[in-house]
Amino acid sequence: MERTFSIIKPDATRRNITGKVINCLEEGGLRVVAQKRIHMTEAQAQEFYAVHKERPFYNDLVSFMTSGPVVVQVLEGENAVVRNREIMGATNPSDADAGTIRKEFAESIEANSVHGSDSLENAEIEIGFFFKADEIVG
Ligand code: IDP
Ligand code: MG
Repeated sequence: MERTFSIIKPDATRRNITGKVINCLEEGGLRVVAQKRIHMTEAQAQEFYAVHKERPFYNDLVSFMTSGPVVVQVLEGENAVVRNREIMGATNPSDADAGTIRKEFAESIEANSVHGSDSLENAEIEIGFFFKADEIVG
């Protein structure tokens, strides 16, 4: 059993499709074990995406991620990190496989509906960024 960190991004909360996104994750074999709807501050978004701060899209990404509410969540399942990335699909929706969240729902390479940790190590860091241990209930 593994845990990973997931965000339903502002493009998805704006279109009221959080349930559809969560359904894809659950149907894909993952279980939501922690969840909250928050409006990220600019400082939180800057820190969360600090790894991308030299990239040309960093400032736009921070603006996008603070443009509306998001749903932060912890997902649990077998190979949860890799499984979540499979269910999400490629970063750019035009490269994403049919049936993936990003193919079905993403608006653009930036407004691509979901975030998912890219490694077990980052999953632990990202979970700790938003959740206390007693907020995670398996
Ligand atoms: P990932 O979300 O698939 O792991 P990353 O490369 O880690 O992709 O990028 C983080 C986020 O930054 C993406 O999900 C997307 O919202 C945004 N992003 C990535 N590449 C671009 C780009 O070329 N233009 C605009 N936004 C981008
Ligand atoms: Mg990433």
